[in-house]
Amino acid sequence: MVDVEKVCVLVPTYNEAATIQSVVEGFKEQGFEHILVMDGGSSDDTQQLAADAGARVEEQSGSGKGQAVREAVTLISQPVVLMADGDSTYRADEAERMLAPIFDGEAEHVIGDRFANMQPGAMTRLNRFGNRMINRAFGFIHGQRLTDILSGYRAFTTESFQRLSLSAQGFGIETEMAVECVKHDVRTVVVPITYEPRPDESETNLRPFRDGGNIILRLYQMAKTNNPLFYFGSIGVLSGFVGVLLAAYVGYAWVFNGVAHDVLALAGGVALLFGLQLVMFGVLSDLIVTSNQRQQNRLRRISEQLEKGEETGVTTLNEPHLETGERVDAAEASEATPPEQNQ
Ligand SMILES: Nc1nc2c(ncn2[C@@H]2O[C@H](COP(=O)(O)OP(=O)(O)OP(=O)(O)O)[C@@H](O)[C@H]2O)c(=O)[nH]1
Ligand SMILES: [Mg+2]
Repeated sequence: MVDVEKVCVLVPTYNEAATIQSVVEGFKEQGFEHILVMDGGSSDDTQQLAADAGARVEEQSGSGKGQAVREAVTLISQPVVLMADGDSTYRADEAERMLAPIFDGEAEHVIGDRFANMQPGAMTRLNRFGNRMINRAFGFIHGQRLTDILSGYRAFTTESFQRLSLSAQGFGIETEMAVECVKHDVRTVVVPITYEPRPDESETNLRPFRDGGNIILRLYQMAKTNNPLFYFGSIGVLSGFVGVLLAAYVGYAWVFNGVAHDVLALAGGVALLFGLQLVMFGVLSDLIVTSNQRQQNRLRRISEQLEKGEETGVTTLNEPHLETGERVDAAEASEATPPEQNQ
């Protein structure tokens, strides 16, 4: 059962005077009392209208949606955050659906899938195409299908948010959150939601080509620590491909025309070797990252179990034994240990 007292609704806004009042009132009607509007210094009446509707209003110290979200979470004292846009494209009556997996203990991060019930006119064809490409690229690079990683309707625990290392200033924040959730093993679920069109009188802050380009670049940059085989390997394969093309041309010219292209042959050889080296480097980095992640997740699980043990007085380390792979029950292990050694 969702406990609204434990939830803060976070609404980042920039010039959303046309809609912010109805957004805040919508969440109030659903019983939410803690509503934080994090404004980016709107030049219209957004701040005043949000405050009049009963929200706490803060102005971010930097700029961009990403910076606003990161700063806002530091100001929130509730353990759960429900994040929505201020443009009335998400429905407050679907808040319960977003929060249920967190309160049921099923997830720490919830993404609302806008494609599940996209209303006509809610997303331009270009944005829909861009979103699909980005979701595919995310699945391919980061190995998890999250359906709609750029969705602005999200619910998460503040504890899990703090585990993520986020640095995006603008619209890259959703991408970063999705990648970091995979990286830090944050239990994430996707729930279907409705996506409404922006009312005619409100204006988008999104610039599809610039913001889309930044998001794709960020996805690629984040592959460095999440999927280094792709990060280095993709450039390696490209370089190797150029090398093979050059070698084929040089070979053809020599065999059929009797012309030797020394410089091109050298360049082709270098490109091929460089490509091969990058792929090898990617394979090695992948090994290191995988084993490092496994250890980190293991350490986190152990520390969670120890923390739980401190609360309940029973410590059970349900971890596979390093060498044998057998699970060790720490309660049993400490019983078997003579008391004088157990201090
Ligand atoms: N605080 C803050 N909020 C911002 C900033 N830029 C955008 N936002 C808010 O972030 C939310 C999402 O931005 P939108 O412009 O709706 O982006 P979008 O949903 O991807 O694009 P649309 O399809 O046009 O709605 C909205 O509530 C904006 O007001 C910013 O610089 N600072
Ligand atoms: Mg929007």
